[in-house]
Amino acid sequence: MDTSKERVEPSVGWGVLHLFYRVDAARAEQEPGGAKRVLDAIDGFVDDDHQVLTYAVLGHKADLGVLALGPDLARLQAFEQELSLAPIIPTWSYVSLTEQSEYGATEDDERKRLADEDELTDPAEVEERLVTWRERIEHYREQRIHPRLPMKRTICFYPMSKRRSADANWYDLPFDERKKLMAGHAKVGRTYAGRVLQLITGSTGIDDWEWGVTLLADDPAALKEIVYEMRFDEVSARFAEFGPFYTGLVLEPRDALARIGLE
Ligand code: 76R
Repeated sequence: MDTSKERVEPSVGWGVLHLFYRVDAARAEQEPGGAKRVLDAIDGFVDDDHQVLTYAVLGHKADLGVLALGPDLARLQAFEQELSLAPIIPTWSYVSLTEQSEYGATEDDERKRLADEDELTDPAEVEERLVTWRERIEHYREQRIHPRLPMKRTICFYPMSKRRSADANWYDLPFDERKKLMAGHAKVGRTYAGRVLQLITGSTGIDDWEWGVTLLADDPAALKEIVYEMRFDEVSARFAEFGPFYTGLVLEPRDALARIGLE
């Protein structure tokens, strides 16, 4: 059996690769056309669902960041392999899958909110609001599991986990309490709507941390503000542990490569 061309698709969610590279300056000088190798790899990978964002990383952790995602893990692996032919040296990577949140608001939650917060009592009015809510939620859920990456000017990526220490073990909390805490988290998050676009991808059992956090914003100050503000929110204050942070300038692939000196 030839397994080399088989698609490998998770039953739920898409694969997400965060790849980081340093330019191999000596090799790049000896072999011109290094940028073309990267661009060809991207061209070969991208289709309707498989997408790539490239960015010039700020700081010395890496030169180039590549965010690739899509339904087929085999295609993601082949892309990674193609990239390895270019004069760039891998420095770090992170593997995760897009996922639906287990704490999203249910229709009953929204019904309760309409009654408590908006003080709606007329059943026709409630129903009308629920129709709009359903449409919005459906779109939102679809975007989380099958994201379409937008171009924003800056990106920040970091992995994180929920704490499992004796006095603060997230996984010991009952579901209702976790859901309540996550609702507080989401409330902070929503105040950044339009300024920060977040993609939370799951990596429990797949990579070293439990989630990958990808934040995109035109204004880099928004990246700092949202993460800072969330540190005070109970979920982050009590339960969050963080890996390394990578920040960069999102650019068209050709421009990102020019920026890092790859011709
Ligand atoms: O599905 C949803 O988006 C509903 C609400 C929501 C959930 C369930 C939500 C909203 N998040 C959820 C889950 Mn989030 N998020 C982070 C970080 O640096 C830090 O302290 C935390 C990093 C940011 C900046 C952020 C932003 N979120 C999660 C999870 C999974 C937890 C689990 O399942 O146990 C993690 C790890 C996580 C981390 N979050 C939002 C945001 C923003 C901006 C929102 C509002 C999105 C919107 O309404 O458009």
